[in-house]
Amino acid sequence: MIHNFSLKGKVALVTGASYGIGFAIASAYAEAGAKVVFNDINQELVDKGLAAYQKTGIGARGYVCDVTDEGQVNDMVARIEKETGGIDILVNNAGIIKRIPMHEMSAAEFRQVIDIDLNGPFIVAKAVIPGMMKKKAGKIINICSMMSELGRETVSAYASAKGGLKMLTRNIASEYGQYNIQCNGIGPGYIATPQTAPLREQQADGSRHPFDAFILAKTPAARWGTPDDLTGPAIFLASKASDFVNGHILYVDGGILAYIGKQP
Ligand code: NAP
Ligand code: GCO
Repeated sequence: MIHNFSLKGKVALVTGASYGIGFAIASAYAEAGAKVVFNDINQELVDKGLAAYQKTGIGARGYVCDVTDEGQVNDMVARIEKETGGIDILVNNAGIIKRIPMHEMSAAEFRQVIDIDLNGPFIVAKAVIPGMMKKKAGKIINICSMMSELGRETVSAYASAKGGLKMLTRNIASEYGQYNIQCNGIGPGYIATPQTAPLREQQADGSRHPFDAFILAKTPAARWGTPDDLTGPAIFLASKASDFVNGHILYVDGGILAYIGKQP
């Protein structure tokens, strides 16, 4: 049974994986036997990522590619298929967040978040699916969020994008399951990465950020998650072990979605 979790010989593309959650997932995929390729938004980040993978003994390939640019994405996928082989596993990880009260957010700022966090996964999945259809096999994993289910102040664009990404995940599962392509989501809870650093900054008086204390009260595990907490679920959803799991959003949140929150 355990060999069903192996990714030996598979080609895995993880977007935005120079650091953070993408880097952790790609590193775990390499440990599980996959050939890892990744992209990021500029050469500096790709080089930073390559050095970090190298440091852990992982021979990843990196590409400069903006996931919102269809031409760049199609070129990247063609290069990967030529240089490494057909893509067996896609993780749509690249994403941004803008924390702005909705009534103060410009339409351009809203559009930018939707473009990267929702249009990007569509563009990359669309480029990869034909190769998976030919192989009659593929795994697509979209990195969703607590905000695929819940709202909060200042994240209207991000929640809209991640809610849409949940339904894009279900639709890809519905449309391509017949080709033995499984599309699922991972919904991380609050994870300690650069993206959430502003929510954890120590205050001038040395106290914890109020949001930090809030998340600890909302999480039964009473801690922030780490990118490593996501790697086991990511391997499961990329492996043979999940061949009959399709259209599922796997929340890896320490129990946030199950919990009303600790009484103050
Ligand atoms: P992160 O630290 O901000 O890393 C995101 C990566 O995506 C960065 O390398 C970023 O490059 C890259 N990226 C941004 N726009 C891109 C574009 N247009 N094309 C290609 N790459 C692009 O974020 P993270 O915390 O690791 O989160 C990764 C994913 O998990 C995101 O989708 C996020 O929404 C999701 N998520 C995070 C949490 C959390 O608590 N951290 C929880 C739930 C879901 P730059 O450095 O240039 O921005
Ligand atoms: C925020 C956080 C969250 C996390 C994550 C939770 O401002 O609320 O950034 O959105 O990034 O998406 O699952």
